[in-house]
Amino acid sequence: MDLKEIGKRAENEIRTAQNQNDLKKIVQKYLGKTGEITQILHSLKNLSNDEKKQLGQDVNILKTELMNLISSKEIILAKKELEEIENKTDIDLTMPARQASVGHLHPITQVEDRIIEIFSNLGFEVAQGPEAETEWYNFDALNIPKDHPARDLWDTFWLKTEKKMLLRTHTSPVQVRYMEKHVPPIKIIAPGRIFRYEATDSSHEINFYQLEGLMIDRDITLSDLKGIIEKFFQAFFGGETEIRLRPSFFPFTEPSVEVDIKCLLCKGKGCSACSQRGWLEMGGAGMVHPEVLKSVGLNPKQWQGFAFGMGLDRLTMMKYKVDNIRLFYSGDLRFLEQF
Ligand code: FA5
Repeated sequence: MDLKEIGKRAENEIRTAQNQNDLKKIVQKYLGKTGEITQILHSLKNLSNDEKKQLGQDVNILKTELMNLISSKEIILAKKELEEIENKTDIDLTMPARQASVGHLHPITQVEDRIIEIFSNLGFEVAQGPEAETEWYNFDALNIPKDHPARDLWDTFWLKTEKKMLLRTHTSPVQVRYMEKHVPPIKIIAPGRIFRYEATDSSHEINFYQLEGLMIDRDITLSDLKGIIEKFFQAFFGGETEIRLRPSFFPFTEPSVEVDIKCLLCKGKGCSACSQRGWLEMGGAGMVHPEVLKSVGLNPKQWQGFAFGMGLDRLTMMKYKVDNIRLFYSGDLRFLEQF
């Protein structure tokens, strides 16, 4: 079969094609599965090596030429079709299209990403745990037995499952899950969504985000906790940010503290954002309780560490001076588009 003759014929047909359908048929006829050119390629196997090489090259050159011709013809035909439609209707096809609206990351996600970046620079890895959690990980393994009053503080939504399960009330279960599977030294943060059964107001939601931190090694003390937290807040809010630790109670840390930052709005003088206190509570923290270490098989005489849990929503509120947590979940674009 004469390749040149096929080429000429195909070229001619492409040039005289009247519409896209004609073009499709030409592609099928020459380049489709059983097309003339494809068949030539199949027949190469019966030729000598030299013939195969030469003919193979010629076929490929012809294929490329035809494909280029087809593309140019497609553009010419499309223009022609548009002109025809334009002549037939009174729609202005040159009018610019309506702008597609492009979304962006939610402010809490933006803050989460920034926090991960800061802690990564301090050598922390990111760990995750499930939002639907077992009673064991959310409470018992964290030294909160069944009748402990602390369970009331963390009331939640129970799931109708065979094994007693709930929507986790904090990110602290990730501490236990991680320590079960990894040997110290451990340095992790665990950001995530959590749930609580409680009344909402401008700083409380039933669904919000926390950031857990955990560091376990042989000689960790409360001053390591203070140093890391201070470094974090200064990177997040700016170099001047002051923090303070206040004594507190959590069943899974001993001693326990609340972490406050000096109010960024009034610089400690007292204003409505900090309820005139000059300081704002950002999260809980402390040295991991020996019972928690024991529950994951670690010897508290050999290993110590600190843990902290901060509210991501509250951090975002402070960063962007938002005075109502519920705005984050309202889906109101007038609010979200400001970030
Ligand atoms: C806890 O959840 C502990 N798991 C924190 C912790 C971790 C202590 C590790 C010690 C060691 P708490 O319930 O106080 O603690 O919540 C921690 C932070 O979450 C609060 O300081 C606050 O910033 C945020 N938070 C608590 N409740 C809400 C709520 N309803 N809405 C928004 N943020 C909340």
